[in-house]
Amino acid sequence: MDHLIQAIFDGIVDGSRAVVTQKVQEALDAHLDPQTILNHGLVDAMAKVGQLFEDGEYFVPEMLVSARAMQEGLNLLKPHLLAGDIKPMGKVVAGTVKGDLHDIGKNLVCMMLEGAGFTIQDLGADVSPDAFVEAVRQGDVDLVAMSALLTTTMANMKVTIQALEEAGLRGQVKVMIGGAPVTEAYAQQIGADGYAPDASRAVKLAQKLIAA
Ligand code: B12
Repeated sequence: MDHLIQAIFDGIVDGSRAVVTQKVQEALDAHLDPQTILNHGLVDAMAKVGQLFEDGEYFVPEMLVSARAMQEGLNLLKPHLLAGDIKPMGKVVAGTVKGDLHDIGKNLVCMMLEGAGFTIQDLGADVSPDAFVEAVRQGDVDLVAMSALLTTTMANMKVTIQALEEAGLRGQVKVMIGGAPVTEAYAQQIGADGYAPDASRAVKLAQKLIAA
């Protein structure tokens, strides 16, 4: 692996924002592929952080500083991930479901969707079913994208879909879901229209759902 990618990876794991910003900039200046920087520098490093947490070597504060470092790196990469000339694709309302504060994956999905020409209304994290319903009611929404990273909060995806049904809005929008504990089977079980395991496949799924 390129030494710059390795330095970015280590910077995220160590939670060093300064290192991450400096090395991502250097990697961009060296014309490394932004997608490679993203996948092997940033995303792989967060997986490592999750592993360290699981092993009891990291605790919430360490996860948090790593997450901040990752976000800094993402901000720097963002303009490079957005394609040159993009045609308008449709509007997406996105959010991490109620009770869940993990927003990095959702932010990444939003960023890639934006790069593919979608208009994004990002409701943030800890988004209640009502807030999703209200956003769809405001109109013009093609797709609802929900993220959950906790086994305890993924049930709120189902609650949100039910809330859309009760509001009579479910038929107007497609719903796609994702996040580490989410699976295709779960998507089918709760009546979502689709699931994708990562941000680039989220883009393909969104395109497919909107074309359908
Ligand atoms: C960073 C982190 C945090 C940070 C979050 C900061 C932030 N702003 O997001 C902080 C420190 C706040 C945190 C807190 C907690 N966390 Co945490 N956290 C993580 C960690 C290490 C990384 C998550 C991440 O950002 N990954 C990087 C991104 C890029 O990946 P991603 O989120 O999976 O997203 C990708 C895909 O899933 C997909 N995707 C995501 N969303 C969507 C949406 C759609 C529509 C689609 C199509 C695709 C899609 O595309 C993304 C890009 O490729 C994970 C470990 C892990 N392996 O996931 C634990 C983890 C999720 N956390 C965990 C836990 C337990 C907690 C806490 C309960 C800890 C505690 N005791 O307080 C709290 C809960 C707080 C809350 N209420 O939400 C557990 C969850 C266990 C479980 N099965 O439920 C994990 C798995 C760690 C572990 N191995 O035990 N956490």
